[in-house]
Amino acid sequence: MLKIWGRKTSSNVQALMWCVGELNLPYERYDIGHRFGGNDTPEFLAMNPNGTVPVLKDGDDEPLWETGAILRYIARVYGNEAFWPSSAAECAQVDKWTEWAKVSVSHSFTAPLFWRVVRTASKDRDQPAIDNAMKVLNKFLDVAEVQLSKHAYIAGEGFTLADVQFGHILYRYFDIDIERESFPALEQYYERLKQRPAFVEHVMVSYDDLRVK
Ligand SMILES: N[C@@H](CCC(=O)N[C@@H](CS)C(=O)NCC(=O)O)C(=O)O
Repeated sequence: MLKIWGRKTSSNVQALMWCVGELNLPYERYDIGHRFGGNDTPEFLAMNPNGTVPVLKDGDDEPLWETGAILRYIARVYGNEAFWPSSAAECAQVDKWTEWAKVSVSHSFTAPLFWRVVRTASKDRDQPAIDNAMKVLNKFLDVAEVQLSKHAYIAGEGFTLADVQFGHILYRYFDIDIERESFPALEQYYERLKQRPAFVEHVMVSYDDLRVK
């Protein structure tokens, strides 16, 4: 049984829960972080000295933190060949997109855009900073658009861990109050993700709790 610490409004927790849902793994999740607190207790800090969520414990193994590491662990142990290939060369191709989705796409979206639009009072909205952040993000979405106009999924023809790392920000990207460029292949891809029950359950989660008015 997997034990997962982290509130369901955390984008990193969402990526992890979506992955767990896709692989149909049994789990218990505890609400920790943001309005729930609990991530500054000695017990929590003993599991993750950073005080961040998510944290995963699989059986009696040492706790794991860092979403990317957790996702790769789950993919390696519980994913099938298509989701996380066993050949190092094939796996590296999926991992390339997985890493890109985290360090390029998600890092260009969450703090620079999502926080500035949702987690900032509208009177404090810094529109020039938002516009600049959008330009940075769009360069990466251009890359995604080319890839998704040739392939059904971000790392190729099959659904992989890279889709979890990339797709988990798309609900917020398409939902928040910003002007979006047209990315037809990305929009179709998002429509396909919305057909996946685990995406709906774990990613399409209200972020009203996070909103600063
Ligand atoms: N690099 C870490 C970042 C983790 C992180 O910053 N998590 C956020 C939520 S997405 C957090 O713990 N925020 C504090 C809180 O929820 O109280 C990872 O990828 O897991």
